[in-house]
Amino acid sequence: MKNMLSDYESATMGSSSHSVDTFNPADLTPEQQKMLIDIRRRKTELLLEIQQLKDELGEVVSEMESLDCSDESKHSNKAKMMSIGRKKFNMDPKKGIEYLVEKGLLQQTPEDIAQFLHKGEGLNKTAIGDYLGERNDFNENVLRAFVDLHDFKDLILVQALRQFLWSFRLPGEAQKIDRMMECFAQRYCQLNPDIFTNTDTCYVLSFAIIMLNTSLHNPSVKDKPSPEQFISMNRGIDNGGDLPQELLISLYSSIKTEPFKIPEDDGNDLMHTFFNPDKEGWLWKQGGRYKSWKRRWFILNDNCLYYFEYTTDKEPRGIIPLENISVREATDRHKPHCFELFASGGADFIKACKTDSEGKVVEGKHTVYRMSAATAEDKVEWMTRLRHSISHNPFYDMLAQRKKKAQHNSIHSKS
Ligand code: 4IP
Repeated sequence: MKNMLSDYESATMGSSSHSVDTFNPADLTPEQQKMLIDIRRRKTELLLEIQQLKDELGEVVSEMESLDCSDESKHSNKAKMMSIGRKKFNMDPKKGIEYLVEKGLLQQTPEDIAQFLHKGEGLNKTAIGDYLGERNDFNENVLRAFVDLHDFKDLILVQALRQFLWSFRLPGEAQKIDRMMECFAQRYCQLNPDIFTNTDTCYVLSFAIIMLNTSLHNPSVKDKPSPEQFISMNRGIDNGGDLPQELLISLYSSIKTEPFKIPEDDGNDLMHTFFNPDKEGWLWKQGGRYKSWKRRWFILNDNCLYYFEYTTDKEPRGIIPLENISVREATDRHKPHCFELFASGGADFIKACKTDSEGKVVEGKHTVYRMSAATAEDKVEWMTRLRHSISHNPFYDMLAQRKKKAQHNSIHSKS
């Protein structure tokens, strides 16, 4: 930071012989011009960092709001409804917006909703991306208004992309990405009319940059492209002509020195699968070696049974892959409505992993998992859903991946 400031000072001192009114970048020496570009780049980086800090602060504030929510007397109704609206939005963006409009906290206009999403306080960026990607006239207008709230003027394309891709998480669907990037390119070209001959060039180059980011920074990509390769990859994209080499080189070096910061999917991989679980709910679970009963939040999905200590936990306490497992009724002296998962392939233990008291991922030690449901109906429902999940197994690959992840975690935490 200190260096940056002194660079900035010397650069501004260097230009002090020009009065502000008559300042003309063409009067600068090549070194001074380079310095100026550098200062501008640093400025946008700092602005982006400030925005990122603001976002993080916003999330903390909203978490605090939601913690205080139970203390009815402390908060005004409005703040409470806002917090509820945000939570609803994160679960189901459309319902969240409907709720906020109904409570008079948002106007049903693309501009007002776009402001709300752009401010983004306490909003999940995946949910923002989903809402903006919806294909209907209203959401598309919100998308345009949202993109218009970004100021890309005088930014090199990478910096504009950094700002844009930080404000929401791109959804996975190709058509949605296409619409969003199209809007981005239009806005960038509107604010910087002299850089590209048409928006398609900007669009194509934006993807080339995103791909470059992956190639340079994803450890699984072995052959890292050189600046020359990046230049040749982009041959002819400017209406058949080539873009200036200096432009491509500055984009390349920006990505090389600083990868894109893309919002974490608050959900991470696992969370995705939890949006549409086969079944979820509280069950009592008996311990493996020590037969104590613990109340845990269970989620059944993708042929796996996950359990959590709290409904809001991001990481499960335990994962039981439903392979070589059967379900049966059980009776217990201490708990009603019991059923058990037991190993059906002749194995002594059920393959499962869990987080131990020190936070390490370890193998489970259960020969059976005995659970107790709240009611007889709930027990039947759980047993039926579990059996259904066991009998068909369309997500085998995902399961294998998750196992690898668990293995990785375990090795990691041991080292
Ligand atoms: C524990 O008993 C808890 O019941 C654990 O459940 C259980 O782990 C342990 O089984 C059991 O010993 P205490 O808390 O009385 O020590 P949870 O992790 O849900 O808190 P499981 O495997 O059921 O998660 P063992 O087999 O790890 O000892």
